[in-house]
Amino acid sequence: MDGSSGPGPIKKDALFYGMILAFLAFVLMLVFLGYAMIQSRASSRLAAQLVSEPTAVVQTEHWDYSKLQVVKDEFGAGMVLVPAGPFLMGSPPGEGDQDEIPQRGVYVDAFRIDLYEVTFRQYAPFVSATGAAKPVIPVLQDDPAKLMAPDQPVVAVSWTQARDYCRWLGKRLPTEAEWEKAARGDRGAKWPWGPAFGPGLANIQGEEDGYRYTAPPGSFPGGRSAYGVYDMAGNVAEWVADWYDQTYYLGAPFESPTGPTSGKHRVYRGGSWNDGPSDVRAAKRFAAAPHQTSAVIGFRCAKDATPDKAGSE
Ligand SMILES: [Ca+2]
Repeated sequence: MDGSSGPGPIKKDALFYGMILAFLAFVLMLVFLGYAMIQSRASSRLAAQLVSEPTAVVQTEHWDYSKLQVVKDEFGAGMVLVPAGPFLMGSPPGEGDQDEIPQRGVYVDAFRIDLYEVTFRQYAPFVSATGAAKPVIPVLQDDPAKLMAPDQPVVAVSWTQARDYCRWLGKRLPTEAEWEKAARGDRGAKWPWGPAFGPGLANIQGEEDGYRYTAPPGSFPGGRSAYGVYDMAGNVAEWVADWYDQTYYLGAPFESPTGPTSGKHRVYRGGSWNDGPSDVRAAKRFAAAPHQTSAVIGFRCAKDATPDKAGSE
C-alpha cells in the first residue's frame, strides 16, 4: 500500500480547477450585478419620465386659425366671427360644479366677440365722453396702480358700467352661452386650448406665469381658444349679459339662451389672476351683484353678426 502518496496529482488538479471555477463564478456574478444595476437605473429613468410627462407636455388642440374672420371696430379693437351652430355647454357628471350640469348641446346664432379684454386705455374715452365713474379698485392689499396701467385689462367696473361701455360702442355684452362657446369651441374643451391645464397658457394665481396681478391682454398666445380669442381663462374674469341662476341649465332653452328673465346677480366667467386651474375652466360660472366692482372682474364686448355680413368686411 502506498500510504505515503498524500494528496495525489488528481486532488491537486481538482483544487486548482475548483479555484478557477470559483473565480469564474465570481466574475460572472459581478457582470450580472453590473447588468442588473444598469437595467434598474434605466427603468427608473423611464418611470420618472412617465410620471413627469403630464406636466411637462400639455395637450393642446392646435386649433386651425387659418379660416378666422377678424374685423376691427372703429376704435381698432379686433372682433372675431363665431359661426352659427351648436356647441357643448356645461360639464359632464363629476367634472365641474353643480350649477354646470347637465352638459347639453346648445345652438348659438353667429356673433362677433372681442379678441381681447377691454383695457384701461380703451375704457378711458368712455369715461371722458359720458361722465361714467372712473374705475376705483375697491380692495387690494397692495398698490392698486399696479393693475391700472393703460395696457392692463380694465377692472373695477360694475356689470352696469360694462354693459354701458359696450352699448356706447354699438356693441353689447356676450350672453353666457356665447361667451362659453367662444371660450371652448364646439366640442366642449375643458380649457380654451384643450383638455389639460399646463404652464404658459394663462395668467392664473401665483407668479410662476410671470404675472402677480393682471397681464396685458394677449400675453398668452398659446392659450387662445378655438376661435382665436385670448385670455378666456384667467387674467381678468369677465362680465356676461345673463342673470345668474344656479339651476338654469336644467330647463334652459337649447337655442340661443339669454339667461333667466330676472335675478339678483349677474354671471361672470373665465376666472382671474387670483384663481387656480379649476376655476379658470371654460364651463365655470361665477355670480356677483350688478353694482359690485372688483380687482378681478373686467369684460369684453360682443356684437350680433348676420351670415351675409360675415366675411364681407
Ligand atoms: Ca399669475
